[in-house]
Amino acid sequence: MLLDKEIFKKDFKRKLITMFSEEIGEASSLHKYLALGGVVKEYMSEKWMKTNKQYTEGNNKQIYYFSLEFLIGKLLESNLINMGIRDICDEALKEMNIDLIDLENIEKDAGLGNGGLGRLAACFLDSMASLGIPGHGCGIRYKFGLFEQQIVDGYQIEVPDNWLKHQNIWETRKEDKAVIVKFGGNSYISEDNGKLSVVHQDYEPILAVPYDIPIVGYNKNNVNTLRLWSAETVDKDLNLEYFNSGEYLKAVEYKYSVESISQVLYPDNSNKNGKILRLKQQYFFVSAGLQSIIKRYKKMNVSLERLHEYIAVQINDTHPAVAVAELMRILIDEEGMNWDIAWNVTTNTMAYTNHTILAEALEKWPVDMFKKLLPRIYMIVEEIDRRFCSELMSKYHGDWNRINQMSIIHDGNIRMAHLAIVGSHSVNGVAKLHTEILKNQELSNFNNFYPKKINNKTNGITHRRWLIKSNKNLSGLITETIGESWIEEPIKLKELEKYSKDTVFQEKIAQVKENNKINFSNYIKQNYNIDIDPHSIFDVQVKRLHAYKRQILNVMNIMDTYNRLRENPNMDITPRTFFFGAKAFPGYHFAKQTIKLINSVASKINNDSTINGKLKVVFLENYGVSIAEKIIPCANVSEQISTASKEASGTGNMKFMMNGAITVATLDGANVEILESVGEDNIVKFGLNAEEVINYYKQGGYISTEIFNNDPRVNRILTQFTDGFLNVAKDEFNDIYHDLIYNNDEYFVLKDFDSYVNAQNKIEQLYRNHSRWQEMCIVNIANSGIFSSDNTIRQYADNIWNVHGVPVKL
Ligand code: 26W
Repeated sequence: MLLDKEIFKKDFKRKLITMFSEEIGEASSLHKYLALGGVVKEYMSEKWMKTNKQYTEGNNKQIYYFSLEFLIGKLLESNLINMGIRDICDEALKEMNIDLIDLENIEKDAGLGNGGLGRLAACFLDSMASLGIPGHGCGIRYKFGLFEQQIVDGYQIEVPDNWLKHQNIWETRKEDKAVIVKFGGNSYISEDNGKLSVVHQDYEPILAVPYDIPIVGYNKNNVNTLRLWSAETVDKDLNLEYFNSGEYLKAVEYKYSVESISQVLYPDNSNKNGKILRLKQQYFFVSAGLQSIIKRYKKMNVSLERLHEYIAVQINDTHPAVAVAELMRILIDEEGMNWDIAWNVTTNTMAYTNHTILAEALEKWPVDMFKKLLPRIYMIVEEIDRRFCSELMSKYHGDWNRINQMSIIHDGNIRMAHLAIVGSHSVNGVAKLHTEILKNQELSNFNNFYPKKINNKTNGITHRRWLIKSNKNLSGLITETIGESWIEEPIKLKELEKYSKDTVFQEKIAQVKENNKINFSNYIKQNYNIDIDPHSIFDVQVKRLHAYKRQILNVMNIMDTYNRLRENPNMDITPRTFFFGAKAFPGYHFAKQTIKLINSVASKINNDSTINGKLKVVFLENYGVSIAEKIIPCANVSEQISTASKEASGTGNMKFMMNGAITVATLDGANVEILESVGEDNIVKFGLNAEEVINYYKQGGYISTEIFNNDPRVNRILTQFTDGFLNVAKDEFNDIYHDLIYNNDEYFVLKDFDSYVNAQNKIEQLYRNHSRWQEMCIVNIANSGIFSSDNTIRQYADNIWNVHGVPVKL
């Protein structure tokens, strides 16, 4: 977009006046930020309108990404970049004595997700818009995102994440597009003159109101939509009778109970009410989303029997899997379609992405609960299951065992993954290894029954946010070296490889990293009053806290190094700073203990002056998208150390690689593909591979106490965890100890310890060879282009959605 500086200044000043009746001199930073956002939104509005118009008039196929999570982070800067107006706005604001970065910092992160799955959804939105693909998001407008993490005395404390505290400048409430979602009541088939119809009565109607957020494509006129649904009452906000009798709380009780549906991301589902609420959330946004899709579709005047030619729905994990039954309901009950045609349309519209093989995350809903909350949907699920099982019976005859393993309803539960698989034409894993494990282990029965359904789509990350926006020094250097075509075609980063041995370029790469580290150290000093040596190796593990991700393995290596340093303070090692960032699920005790462990180790080591500042451990509070954007460009070492077979893909691994960090990796998830692309010499791998891990699970043969008894390093560290050495109560880390020793170390931490320590020593050796290290970094950056989510989205578009880009004309 071409923007005239003087026009922008005028627009900005006018916006300040219309929004707040203020001139620049009197406006607070918050008001300036809101006004700037308002102007930027205005600039994109025409494109947004034209995009919708052209998509509709062109009868173009629309993609809807259904997800309970969208971890988008901040939008102001990325919108400015994608619109191509950041530099001009920056200049203009400077001339008015306003610092753009100050304003960008005011924005709150939209943290509507837990981790990789939610961030992937956000990267995909950016890529769809930037490729001109008509692809939109559908989710929930949680009033509170994932909790804000505070660390108090080393423990995680959760406080509400009030991200909507200031006005959300990006969203537009579309009350006229609200729909009703029905819960509870009872449902039956009635017959009238030989004609069957479905009755659903005595239900509770909930109003779903959409809030639309524009998603701007990079250097494109396409502006797609992220539609987030909010739950409201249907005209029952206040009970006047209660109010007039002075019972004020009771008067609004109903309103709050309804609004709780879109109140918070992942309410605690360890109790029954929490579970019901979560199922309500899932049906709520799925039903609202599908209803609005069908409404729009019907304006096109094309038969609903061809819906799948014009609409694709991608189900992000099992959370929106109820979409299969809801689309059937709409087509049959509301549109009068017969079952077989509706089933053909539904299965060809839906596609499902699996993000995990961890049993705990494969959702199941108790039949009783499901039936009570969604009586009509339950009838449909039962019928889908009945028909599916009869197909299974005709193929596998008396093989009851197999049929039991595959049915949708089993043992009083509805297996949502099975519903998603049966109801979709495509089921994809998120990295090659993960997909192979799905095909050959977890879903082998389904792979046998539907030989072509399961396919791989390796995850990706948007290089616009994770390189251009977050690492301006590096992207500037890249453009200076190979030109700017890599921005549109990230695969062209490959051209950097020819400079990998060029010592002048190596030095420039080293300097970029050094500068990033210095800036970050200053930021940490200013904001947290922590001193960091910017010349130390920055070794970073940032991701959700989970036992399989093995933050504990990292801690054990740190403790081992510390123990060696205590014995020999003159030991010749390069100073290293270990950074951790992680949130633990509120109900996940082990994960929370691990945070306390990291902080206890940090406090022990950071306060020990005898080790001459050679080791430092920093826990980054409240890790999320914005902190990731700060730390990743500084990392020298990327910790991707999950138990092989457990990490479906990982996407942090790709972000670090793209920013020139060297990966310490198990052969897990997409690490395997990173290794393939950079070659064995440019990554440091260690540990058991997936096959070995799976064999141990199947056949046994691993006894963690053997290692505990025979490796004095392990013995010493685990003893230090529990003997008061870390200045905490002796039983503080009992559960961790218990898991590793008495529960036989489910995630092979002790088993991989020796190999991991060797890998870390290798890193130390490699880092000492300055030129060799820089060469490795360059090779990593140069080969990261295939991990751009543009590449991933092209594969979804070609192989699953059958959709092409639609360039929008102004
Ligand atoms: C059912 C409760 C629940 C909900 C969400 C359990 C677990 C989750 C996770 C937060 C799901 C998740 O983020 N999975 C991650 O998805 C990424 C994108 O595909 C992968 O790269 C990660 O390997 C996978 O752990």
